[in-house]
Amino acid sequence: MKKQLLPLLLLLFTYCQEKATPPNPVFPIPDERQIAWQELEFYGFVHFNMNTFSDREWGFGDEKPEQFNPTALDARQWARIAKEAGMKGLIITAKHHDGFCLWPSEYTEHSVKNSPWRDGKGDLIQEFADACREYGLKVGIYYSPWDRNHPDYGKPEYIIYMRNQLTELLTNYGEIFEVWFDGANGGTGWYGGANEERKVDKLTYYDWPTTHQLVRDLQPGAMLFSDAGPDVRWVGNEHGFAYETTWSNLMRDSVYAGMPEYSEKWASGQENGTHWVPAESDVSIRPGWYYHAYEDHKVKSLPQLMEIFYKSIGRNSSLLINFPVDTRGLIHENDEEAILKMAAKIREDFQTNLAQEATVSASLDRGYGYEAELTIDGDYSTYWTTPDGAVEAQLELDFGKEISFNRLLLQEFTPLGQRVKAFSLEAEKDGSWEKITSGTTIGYKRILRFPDVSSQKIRIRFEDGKDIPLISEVGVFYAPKLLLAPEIKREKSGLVSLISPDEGLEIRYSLDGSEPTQIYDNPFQVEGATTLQVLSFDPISGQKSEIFRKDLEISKAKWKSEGERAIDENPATYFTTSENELIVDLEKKLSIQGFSYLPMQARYPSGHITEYAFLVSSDGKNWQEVSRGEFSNVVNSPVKQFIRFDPREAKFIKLQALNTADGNPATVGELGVMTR
Ligand code: FUL
Repeated sequence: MKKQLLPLLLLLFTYCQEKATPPNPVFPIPDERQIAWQELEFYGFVHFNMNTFSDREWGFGDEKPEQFNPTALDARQWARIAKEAGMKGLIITAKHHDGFCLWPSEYTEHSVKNSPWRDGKGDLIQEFADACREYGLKVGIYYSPWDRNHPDYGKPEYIIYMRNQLTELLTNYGEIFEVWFDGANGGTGWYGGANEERKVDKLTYYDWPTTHQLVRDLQPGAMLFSDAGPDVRWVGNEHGFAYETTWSNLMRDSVYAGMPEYSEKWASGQENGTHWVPAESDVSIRPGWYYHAYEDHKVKSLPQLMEIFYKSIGRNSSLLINFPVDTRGLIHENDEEAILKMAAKIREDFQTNLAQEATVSASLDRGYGYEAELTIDGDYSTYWTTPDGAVEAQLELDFGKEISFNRLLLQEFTPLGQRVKAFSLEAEKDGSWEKITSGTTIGYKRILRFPDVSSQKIRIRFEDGKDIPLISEVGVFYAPKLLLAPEIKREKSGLVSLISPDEGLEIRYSLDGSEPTQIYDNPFQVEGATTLQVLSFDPISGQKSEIFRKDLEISKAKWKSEGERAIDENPATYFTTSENELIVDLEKKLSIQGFSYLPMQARYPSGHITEYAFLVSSDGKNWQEVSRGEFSNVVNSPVKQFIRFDPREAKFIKLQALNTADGNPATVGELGVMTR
């Protein structure tokens, strides 16, 4: 009888026990829509509009609706990819700076209704919203306040136009989760044929409070984005990186969209910020926001995308990755491959939360309902905290046996405000505590990366804060190494460096075509032409990356030319020719069998050579032409071009541009020769 009663009594006791007094909020705190939004973490941008067809980043406003003509548009393809990538929503450029509207707006002729697409009967916002909802994604709208097409831009009438259009967008397409107001605005434009510069006072012209109220009335759940919020703020750069210290608090009243000093002064938030305006990191998967075929080879690599993930979501910010949808109306295959690789790697890195198998204890807790165990229950709404005044405290996790890990994830319970200012991670080694790493702010989510650690016990010390720490979740993970081949960099001097794709990997190489076995520790010199083979090796798992092979040409150390930037081995620099030719003194006579031409790689290309002649000389005076031809697809695909010919002796080489793609003076990113 007794035996049966005991568990029941215990249960009753637990049930009747009163939760300790809840902690006081630390202001500012998020409102309900911000709390719901922060859980989305990851969503996508779609830049698809007139610029896709004019091959521009910012259209002037004089484009014709007839230019908008996707051949195979499929918004369901976008939604499928976003969903598979783990995104929770998509935001589309309903109207960009050039003013063209993706929906048949009643208030302008400059829209899809006058385009050949779907015979002028299409409504892309509708197709987009339907596709998103089919895939369970939230729907967001980007609307550019700046309009280089509209005749009234700059006058009070335009604000009425803008509000009429917002009313259409926010009434006809169901629930909208975010309305994105771009800070870029005011400048030259077509403006209905005026062709002039129109400056506006960014602080007052748009009368933002009234426009915001309109959005609130029509879409109470929508987050309002701009540099200054009011609900979510720009992270201050387009690299997708938040800051080591990132507050969700912002001195909101000191900030307005498009202010010049925003990025340096305000973008990271302020400890004593007056309003809750968390950061959103926006970045394109390619250099441009819009599709340009010439960027097909510049889709961000997996290491780059993971860096973005850890520096945005891992630093108290949401992440908005952009797809520049192509002229077919589809996300390009290269972009799909890249985002899905990223999604797979995120899943791999966070597959098993080792903390959930640990015993967790705290140096002190607030009492019933706020115990340490709540940090590993997988429930964000419950949290551990300490008695009032106890800002410094620590959590200890005992894994029961020695384990390896390299990631620490922490989440503050932000509905009661962001607090933590300093914390550190320690691991127990031979009976004493060793510091592994430390951080400043946490916020909704903070992830620290560090080299592999093996230990049975860890301690997370909360060292400083605006008030007592409220910790919802703790995660400890072992992220497998990014087992990709190292990146190869060569300097003009011939010095070669190998860059590891991840921490803790061993890099191996060979210079004679054999299996790479030599361990890389320092940059090494390569003078002659040779084949470099490299791989990465994970000493813990014993696994190797694939071997990457690169043919290194003779070093350019002693080469001379007035176009130094075309022979500096730096692909990011380029030389602009004055006479459409580039002469290089190779310093000694070489037997060459070809040359390579890397078109300039800058964001806005100019002077790509489409037809060339290549000449050699032994004295720099008498030239002999050895090759002539075209670089066929160099505009759309500005990758390195290789031209081979029968061996020739040369001390001087000359690349002549017989034609350039845009008629501008020829540019050269890098010129090389092949001696093998
Ligand atoms: C910027 C715009 O000017 C770009 O074209 C792009 O839309 C980006 C997301 O925001 O301010």
